[in-house]
This record gives sequence, structure tokens and C-alpha cells, in this order.
Amino acid sequence: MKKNLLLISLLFFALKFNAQNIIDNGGFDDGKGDWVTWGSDKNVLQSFDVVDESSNNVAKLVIANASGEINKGTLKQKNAFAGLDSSLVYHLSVRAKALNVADGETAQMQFKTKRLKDGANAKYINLDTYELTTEWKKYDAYFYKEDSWNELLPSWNFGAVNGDYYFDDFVLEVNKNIANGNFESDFESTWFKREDNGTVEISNNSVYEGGSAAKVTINTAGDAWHLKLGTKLKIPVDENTDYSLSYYSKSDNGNGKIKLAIDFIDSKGDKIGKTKYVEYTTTTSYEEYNTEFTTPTGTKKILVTFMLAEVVDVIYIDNVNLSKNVATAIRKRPEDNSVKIYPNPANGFINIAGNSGIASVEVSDMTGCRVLKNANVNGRVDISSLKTGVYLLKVTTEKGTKVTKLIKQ
Ligand SMILES: [Ca+2]
Ligand SMILES: [Ca+2]
Repeated sequence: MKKNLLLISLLFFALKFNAQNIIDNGGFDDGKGDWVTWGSDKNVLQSFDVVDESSNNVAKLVIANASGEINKGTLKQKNAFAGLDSSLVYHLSVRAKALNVADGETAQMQFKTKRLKDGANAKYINLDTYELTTEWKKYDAYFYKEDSWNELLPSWNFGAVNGDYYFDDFVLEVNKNIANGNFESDFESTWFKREDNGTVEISNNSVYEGGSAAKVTINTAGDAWHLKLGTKLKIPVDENTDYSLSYYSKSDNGNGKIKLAIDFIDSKGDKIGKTKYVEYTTTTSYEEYNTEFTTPTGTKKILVTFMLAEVVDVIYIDNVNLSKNVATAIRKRPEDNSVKIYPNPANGFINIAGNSGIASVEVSDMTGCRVLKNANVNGRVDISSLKTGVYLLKVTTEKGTKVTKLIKQ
């Protein structure tokens, strides 16, 4: 059920995204396209060409007479993009490398983007800088659209040291709504850490999914506030809405404690309401932990912090995900009292009648385990496979739900 919801929301994002051509010709396969260089210092940025590298077009920019300033070479899209949605996280990635860099020097690049308000008041946001190597490598950046932006102009700064800079496969896409919740890349620009009496790092070992997980080593037990892993970016949410925050976690000794804090932030950036705290104790194998909460009136964004210093252990966290709690919304469907079930007690079949169409019938035992699910019900359900006993029968109709006790004889 949860996977289906995830697929549906991903499909929704994909459809939404496909309607917007955010980065044009990011692979340079049609030449330069709408890519232009910026800055008039031809003495530093010598050339911009699209070159064929093993039957693949890539951008090549040559820097000479470098002054040490990273913004002396900029490659950017010609046209700003106006369609960003402040409720989504964006993931910008590019492959890059640098050749002919002098020994002892390091070529860097920096994601930089121009934000515009009503076509004026241009300001810039800089995300982290990234060190390039002589091998092609993918670099990632994550960001949210701030409410004050109307447009966004993706660009990359580089050029602090002399060399030949190569770029390919610029992609700007919608991300799941926790930036880098899989800890797969660019940890520093999306998560903050506090490291008193321990370390917070990215690990390639004991990963739940993908190549990396967050690893928190607690050397001295004490106050959970002394060791933290938290979202650096505030996560946009809707007010008065049910959410579900989930993650996978385990610990080496099986007693690592996690205190999760969720802070609610208003439009001015101030905390409102009470911080929601939930405590979990991990086991030695990965399990999913899930926290449901409702955003107070006035909430614009949230911050999520894992606090982890109460017990000496090594804790791993992976796949942090936030989703609107559709399951809760379904549970809150109105009761449909027109539904009648007979006979009850029963042993072979039960009949279900009501004023609106029946979508599904579920039977659970008294411990909550589902023992029977039947879609496409034509008013009659076979319960002969159930053991004698008391069950809960849930009928979902077009109007709502009806839950009643069912006795199998
Ligand atoms: Ca290409
Ligand atoms: Ca991962």
C-alpha cells in the first residue's frame, strides 16, 4: 500500500516535471543550445566549445590567467526559468572534470543561481563548492524555491585555477521532499551536524539502500542534544495537514537511542507551536520507523533533527522520507451507516447491503492482522476459510466506511 502511494506520488511529480523544460540541452548533444558564458573577462575565460568525446558531446571551457576567484568563469542558461514550485525540493546535478590543472592546485566549481523578483532585484544563492578531479564524476545540489523568488537561472561558477573544465548532463529535477534523505551525495549542503562526544559522518558500510547511509558514533553517553543530525534546509509543508516522516535505522549494539525532533516554522521563519519529540530504540537490523504528525495553523516549513547521544553505540540512518499522510486521510473517511451486514453470526457467506457502491471488504483478527481482503464485492463475501472466532469487518463504500464486529461460527 505504502509503495503504491509512493509510486503514485512519484508519477505525479514526474508528470508535473515533464510539463516543464527546466534545463534545455543539458547534455550539449545539440551543440551549445541556450548555454552561454558570463563575465566579460576574456583574459580568464578563454573559450567555450562543445567537443566530441567518444561520440558524446560535452562542454569544454578553458581558463587561463586565473585570479583565484571562482566566479571568473560561469556557464549558465540564457533564459531564467519561472515555473518552480515552493512546495517541492529540486535536485540539480551535473557531471564534470578538470584537466591540465597544475600540481598542487585544485579545480573547483560552485552551483550558483540567480533569483529574480518581478524581473528585477536579482540576487544570488550559492550552494557548496565541489572539488573536481581528472575523472568524470557526478555532483549534486539540492534546494527549495523561496517564496520571494519568481524566477531561477541555473548556472555554475568555476575558474579560480587554470585548467580545462568539462561539463555534461546538467539535470534539474524534482526530488522527494526530504533533500538527500538517502544520504547518497552532497551531505554537507543538505544536513547539518553537531559532534560533541562523537562523530556524524557518511558511511559506505551498513547501508539500507544505495551507496551511503548516515553513521553516528556515540563515544560518551549523555544528553541527546550533544550529537545531532538535522535538515539544513527547511522543508515546505502545508498547514493543518497530516504528514508521515519515515526512516530506516539500526545500531551496532542494538540499543542506540534516537530522539527525533520536528520543529514547525511560520512565514517569518520563527518556530511556532511545540516541538514534536519521539523516541525510538534501534535494533541490530534495519527497521522502518514512522512518525505521524499534524502541522499547526500557520506552519510554512518544518525542520527535522535526529538527536543521538544518550547511549554509547553506533547508529545508522537511511532513507529519510516525508509524505502527506494519505493513509490517515482515508481512515478519516466519514462513517457510512447505511451499510448492513447479515447474517451475523455467520459461517459460510455474509451479505452486505448499503445505499452506495461497495469498494472493498476487509476482515482483521482482534490483533489487527488482516486475514481477508476482497475487492469487487457483489454484495456477498465468502468467509468459510476463517477460523471460528470474533473479527473486525471493514466495508469501504463510495460514501465512507463501516466497521463492525463479525462472529464466525
Ligand atoms: Ca553529452
Ligand atoms: Ca542510502
